[in-house]
Formats: sequence, C-alpha cells, structure tokens
Amino acid sequence: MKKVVLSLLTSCWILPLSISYSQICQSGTEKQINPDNGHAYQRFDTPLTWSNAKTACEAIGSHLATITSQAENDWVVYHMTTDAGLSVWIGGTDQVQDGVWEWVTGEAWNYTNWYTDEPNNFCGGESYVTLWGIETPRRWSDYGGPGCNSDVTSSYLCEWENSTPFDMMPVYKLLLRRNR
Ligand SMILES: [Ca+2]
Ligand SMILES: [Ca+2]
Repeated sequence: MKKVVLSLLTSCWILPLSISYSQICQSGTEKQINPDNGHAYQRFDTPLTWSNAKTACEAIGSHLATITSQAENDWVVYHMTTDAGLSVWIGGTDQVQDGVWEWVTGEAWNYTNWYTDEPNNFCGGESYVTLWGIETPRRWSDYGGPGCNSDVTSSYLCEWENSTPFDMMPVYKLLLRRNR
C-alpha cells in the first residue's frame, strides 16, 4: 500500500497543483536560479517550432530566455547547455523586419554572441535564434522561419524574471528527479 501511494504521488499524471506537468515530466534540466540576476531558467528537450516554444514558456509563466549580457550568456551556457548536439531556442527574432533583431520581452538588443558568419539568413528566411548545437560552448545562429525546411529544434530555454522560494524546495527537486 505504501508503495502504491508513493508511486501515485510521483507519477506524472497526479501532481501537486502548483507544479506544472511540463516542469516535471519532460526531459531537460532542472529549474535553476542564476544568482547574478535572480532569474530562473529551465531547458526542455521537446522538439518544437520557435513559435510553439514561445507559447510553451508563456504557458508556465515564463518567456523564451533573453540573453542580454556576457554574464547571463556564460551562466546559461554553463548550466543549461551541457548536452552535446542540442540546439536550444531562445527568445530572439527578426520576424518583424529581416535583420532587425528583437527580444520577445522588448529588452534592448545590445549584446550578441553569434557563431562565425551568423546570422546568415540561410534558406532565405531564418528568423529565430538558437544556442546552436554545432559547437561547445554554444554560440548563436539564426534558424527556422518561413520557407525553411527545418523549423524545429531539439530544445528550448525558458526564463522566469522572478523566481520563487518554491523553485528551490527539496520536495520539488525530489519529484523532479524521480520523474526523469
Ligand atoms: Ca534574460
Ligand atoms: Ca543561420
């Protein structure tokens, strides 16, 4: 009986209401707080288009990550991109005007970390920013967009402007690990 109860408590289909399905049941990283800015980040390894990844982050109270400084970039690359080969959507786009890059939050576009010869608008219309899986440590490439064959990457990165004490609660971390 004890075993059954434990199993129910840690199954993906019965969870405390305050923990979303996507935070517990998908593979990726744990949600971690960057001590430099107090923001929380989590990588989800679910193949999605950039637009669907944007919606997925918003559905859990976050936004696609906006990397606006060298310090934020370094923290994200070290803590959120440890798996080789994964390309990770972040919240940069030039879908409104080709070549004019913007963050989904409206933050100023003052910092970039493009890979050599990127952004190259390959296939005539790449419109979204990935932490490109071709090299470690990650740098950026534009990818996806209208007219391109591959609109999906392996992963996406969400950022919460305000982390909560609940993010770091031991029971939360235990549940997270048990459901990997
Ligand atoms: Ca940010
Ligand atoms: Ca590109």
